Amino acid sequence: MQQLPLRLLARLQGSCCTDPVSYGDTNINWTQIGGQPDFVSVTSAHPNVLRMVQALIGGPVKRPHRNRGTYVHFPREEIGGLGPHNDTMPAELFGMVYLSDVPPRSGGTSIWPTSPQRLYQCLESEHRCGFNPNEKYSPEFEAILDEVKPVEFVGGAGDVIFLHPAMIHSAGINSAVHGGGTLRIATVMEWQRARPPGKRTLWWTLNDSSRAVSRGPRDRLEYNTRARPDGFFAPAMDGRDPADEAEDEVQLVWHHDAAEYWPYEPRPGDMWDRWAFEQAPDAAPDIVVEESWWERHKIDPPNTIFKIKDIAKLDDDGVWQIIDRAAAPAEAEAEAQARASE
Ligand SMILES: O=C(O)CCC(=O)C(=O)O
Repeated sequence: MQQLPLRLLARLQGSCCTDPVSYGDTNINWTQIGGQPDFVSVTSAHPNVLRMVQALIGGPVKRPHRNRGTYVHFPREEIGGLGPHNDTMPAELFGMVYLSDVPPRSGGTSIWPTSPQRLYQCLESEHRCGFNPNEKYSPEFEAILDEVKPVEFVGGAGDVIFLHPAMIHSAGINSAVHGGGTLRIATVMEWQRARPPGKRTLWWTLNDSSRAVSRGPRDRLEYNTRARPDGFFAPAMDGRDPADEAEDEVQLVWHHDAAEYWPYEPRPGDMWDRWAFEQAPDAAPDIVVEESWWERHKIDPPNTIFKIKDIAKLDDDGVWQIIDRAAAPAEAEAEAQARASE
């Protein structure tokens, strides 16, 4: 944690100590910095951090190329409620590192302990194969909110929390009245194990809420709008002709490092089956450095909004199959160009 980011962050923090209630009423997510190699090296790809990742999920671990940057939360006089949710990215572990000291009631990330254990039973696969909730998911989510008291991650700059991907969490409440009166600055990070060679499917989102299987907690309509891990979009549920969707928009959440699925497989019965809980974290980390997902798939973030016809082709069954740009780049490029010139 040094060099440019922290110098800048120190300036930001300095300014916040003068008048804790006048910083504005919005948070600032500086996602671009999450792609700066120097920043990644001192956060999600720091050797000590990767060592812990390996101690938890086992190696070899993929070295992240980016994280979500800095999430800066301002102290407020008027505080709203928490926003509990699950992230749906194909991460195998996620977490936060604080870049500022975060005393109580100062915006510390809040988590709902035991939620991964309870929600795991309501998911058809591990997050690495995508977010596949079954019909028990939403009621269980609501029950957890009723029954479990959230706890705040309170800590100093440099402290890290590692979370199971099914952990319900929320940005914390940064109270200008009851907290430390400082900016809460955190970096949200994701990790995946290194992948065997083979098909890599990207975590595309189709901007079509009619595909949602059901309304999720807080009315989120996203379940079926993500690409399926084996490389296709679930068919629309309103009987439309799939060919009419050719011009519809798809996009990538580009500020995540965990953007590629593992091929679909049902989850193991025991949620810790694939975890290591290695008792000897001093073992040298086994880190695999591979090209970034955007290089592999020839994407140029943040330009990540496409038409469905540019990234997928309609198969004979009327299902949009995602073109595997990583496996057959020349063929995929030719196809994409042919489509673009139509
Ligand atoms: O900023 C935080 O504390 C939480 C961020 C969060 O909930 C998220 O990125 O999903």
